[in-house]
Amino acid sequence: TQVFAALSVETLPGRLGGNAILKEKIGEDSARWEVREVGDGNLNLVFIVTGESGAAIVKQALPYVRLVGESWPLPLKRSYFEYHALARQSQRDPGMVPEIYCFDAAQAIIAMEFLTPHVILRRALIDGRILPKIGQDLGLFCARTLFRGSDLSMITRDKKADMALFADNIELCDITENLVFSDPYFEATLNRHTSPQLDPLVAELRGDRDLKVEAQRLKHLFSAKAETLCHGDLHTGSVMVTEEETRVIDPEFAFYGPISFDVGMLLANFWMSYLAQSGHESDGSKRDEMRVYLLDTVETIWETFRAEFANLWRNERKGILYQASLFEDQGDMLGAEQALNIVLDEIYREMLGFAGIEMHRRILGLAHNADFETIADPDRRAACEKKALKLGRHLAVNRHRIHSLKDVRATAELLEKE
Ligand code: SR1
Ligand code: MG
Repeated sequence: TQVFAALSVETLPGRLGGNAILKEKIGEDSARWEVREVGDGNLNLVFIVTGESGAAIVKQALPYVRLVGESWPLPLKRSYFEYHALARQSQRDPGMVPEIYCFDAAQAIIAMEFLTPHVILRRALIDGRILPKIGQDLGLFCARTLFRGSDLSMITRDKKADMALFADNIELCDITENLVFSDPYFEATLNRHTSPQLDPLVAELRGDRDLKVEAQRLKHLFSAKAETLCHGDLHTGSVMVTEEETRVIDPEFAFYGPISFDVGMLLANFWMSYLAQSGHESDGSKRDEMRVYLLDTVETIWETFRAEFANLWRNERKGILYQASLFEDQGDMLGAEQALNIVLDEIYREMLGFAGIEMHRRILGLAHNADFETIADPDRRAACEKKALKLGRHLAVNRHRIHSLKDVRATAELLEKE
């Protein structure tokens, strides 16, 4: 095995230029490849490599957290989990993840399809762009990947083998366990909130026993409810879009967890985008329309998820759970429907909780999001962040009393008017 060495713009053509697949995708003569480093995420190097035949993305994990530096080591094996998660997602919802060209475990390199003219969804939403397909595409992606990775669908031997494979993604789960579920609720070293205007509300949240108990109940679900293969970091920065296409990227946080986790994290990011819109109004774009679109998209994602999950439940329920031999095969057509409603209701309640916690950590923890970070005026930004913190608390603590997403919509709209 070769010793790991980080790629650079200068060394990449020489190091990967002998790879037959990359020569075919990019160009035979690697000396003529053009390389740009474009990684703006928290963890990895990302290069766009173009040549006379085409282009590719080359992603390489570093042995540390890029956002923090070498003082925070992070294993290269996350790239192995990303590769395996992409392979499974592409089977479970074909066409929704980038095509993989090759994988080098020792160098933690995945070469994959260069998506163009796609842009990161978060950026598009900050720019006020309406993307008509994302609600449907993301709802289907969640239902298909989460249902098909679970004991509802898989042969249990295969599911247990996959649980064992992904169980070793310990360090990335540890990031989520700390950064998402615990750090925001006490004065952890890595925390930062940019707006001092938030101090009184932050103190209130950190003293809120009900909220802290709910955050820990949700962490308990995250760590113990190994239902399905989750993407693990499904926010709007992990989605690339055009008007016509939606692709999901970056599943290096993949783990076996609750079905509700990805859906909750995703919806939280739409609610944050909604509450950040007033901070971006100065560019003259139509933010009222955008706000309605964002809340509609939340509902479309959830309704599409529910409908597709129900469809898969009725037509692909081949696993060890809620077997047809107990219900349909005995002429009981209602039993499986009753169970489906209970399962969906549980996913819904958990999803609201995960969404609330995700909203808190993006404002109070280490990893912030550009929706708020790019609001130039500090008072406007603080006002947006406060609303998101309040909505997050409401979702996490009151999730058993919030009966539909229409109720969440009404609360979000009230907060927006504050
Ligand atoms: C130290 S990693 C911080 C965050 O970046 C990733 O994208 C995940 O969201 C993680 O929580
Ligand atoms: Mg990422």
